Amino acid sequence: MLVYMIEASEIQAGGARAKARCDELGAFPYSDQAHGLFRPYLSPAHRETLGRLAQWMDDAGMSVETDAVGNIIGHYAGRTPDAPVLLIGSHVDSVRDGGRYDGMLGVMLGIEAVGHFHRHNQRFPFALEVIGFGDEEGSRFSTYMMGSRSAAGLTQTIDDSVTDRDGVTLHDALASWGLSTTRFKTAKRDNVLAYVEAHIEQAPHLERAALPLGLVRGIASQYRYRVTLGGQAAHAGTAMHERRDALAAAAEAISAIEAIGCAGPDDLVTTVGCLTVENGAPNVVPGLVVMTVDIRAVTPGVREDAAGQILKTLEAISHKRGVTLAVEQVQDLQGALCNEALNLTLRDAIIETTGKAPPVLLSQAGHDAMIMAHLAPMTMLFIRCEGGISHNPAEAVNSEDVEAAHRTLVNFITRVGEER
Ligand code: HGY
Ligand code: MN
Ligand code: MN
Repeated sequence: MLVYMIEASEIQAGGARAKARCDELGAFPYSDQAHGLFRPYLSPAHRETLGRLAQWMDDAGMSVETDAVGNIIGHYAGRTPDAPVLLIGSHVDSVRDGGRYDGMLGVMLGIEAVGHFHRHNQRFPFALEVIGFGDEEGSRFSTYMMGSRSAAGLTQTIDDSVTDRDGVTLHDALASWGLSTTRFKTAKRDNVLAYVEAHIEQAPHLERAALPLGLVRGIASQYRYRVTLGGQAAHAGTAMHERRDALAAAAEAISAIEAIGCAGPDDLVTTVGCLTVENGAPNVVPGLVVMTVDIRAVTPGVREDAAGQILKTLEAISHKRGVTLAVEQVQDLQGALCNEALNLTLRDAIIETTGKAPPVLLSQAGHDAMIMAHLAPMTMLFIRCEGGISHNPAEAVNSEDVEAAHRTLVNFITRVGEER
């Protein structure tokens, strides 16, 4: 009984520490933003963060390396040198003015789980590795999931001439870290037994169910487009009927895109997240607008149907208003289903921790797990987050939930070990 109590409190400390470390990494020098968090790929904040993570991985008994794309990997050997690897991962980058737990909490929980086994001198018939992917959000370049795509060997569509907001190419950013896209294929992992990712839910279902943890069944497919509307820049004194206003066309398009999302099945979501007015000024009728369109759905065919409807609507608006239209697809991300056998094991681990069967959830948010599913069986654990708010500095989790996630991950790994 005494042994159990020591164990429980020690695991509890691990959950609290995982959360506290995410908080520590939420500010300078681990953020490139003076207030709040922005940690883009290959930035000074990314480099500082990798230094701190390397210390924590080392303390948890792991050897540490950075791979050919800047992913950090902590390795905890199995019982034999050639043992397969159970990968525990998530991403270390953030969106602009993002939250502290999106991605990073999964990395921290991986470190805590390995630290737990290290302190107990426990080895498995597989190695444990914690991987912190460098680019998941695509918040610096129009790349996305480059870290996991490289690890899974899916690098074929990466164009290193893309630029960030300051005009720096991906090629030059990589070179400044001594990296290059020609080396990406060397980041492909082999001998991977399974991939597990713990992540905040980014939706309010767990909160509404008053439960700390959920089991993910699958992750939605995504399309992302860059849409350019070209009208005619003109003086603000131009008569209303003589204008070809690109921004007014965009406004009509945004409302229509929202309406298509609202009218579709429950699992369809449509978002215009960026809008740029070229040379915008109060006294100029907007001549050129660039906007993004993001379309997601879980059910096969739903995002394709929505994309078709949106394209038709854009063409109609362009025709009616006499503005040109260019649509470029910048992302096509296939959804993924979690592995059923791993999900059963994770479900049992959640029940062991919380005493309750977890809800089975679909994720509208994208995760590295959907890429890693191309490489190995994968499973995902969701952690309740306040109000379901994410991609926002107000993102919040409570310590008890993180502790439950920590205990679940330890239980899960132990069970996978017993099953082998
Ligand atoms: O866009 C996404 O779903 C993820 O947060 N990168
Ligand atoms: Mn995110
Ligand atoms: Mn994330």
